[in-house]
Amino acid sequence: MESLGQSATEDNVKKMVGTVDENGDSFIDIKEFMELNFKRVDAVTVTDDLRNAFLVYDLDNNKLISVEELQKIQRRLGEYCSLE
Ligand SMILES: [Ca+2]
Ligand SMILES: [Ca+2]
Repeated sequence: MESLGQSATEDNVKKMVGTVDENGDSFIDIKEFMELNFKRVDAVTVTDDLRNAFLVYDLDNNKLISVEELQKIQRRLGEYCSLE
């Protein structure tokens, strides 16, 4: 589980959550998630794709994405794409 890049990733993820976490609960809900992905798109235009993407991140299905969940996904994505 431990790796050299882990703390850097954690910092980035926390920063990312802090940026989009409008209500300050340290979780990303679907509305905040949409703003993260589609800053210029209205909430009305949320697509099934985006809902599905949210479900991928929300590992315990509590309708909130935690820093930990985001980290796990980022790490998983990192296996396919070394950039970002
Ligand atoms: Ca929030
Ligand atoms: Ca969750």
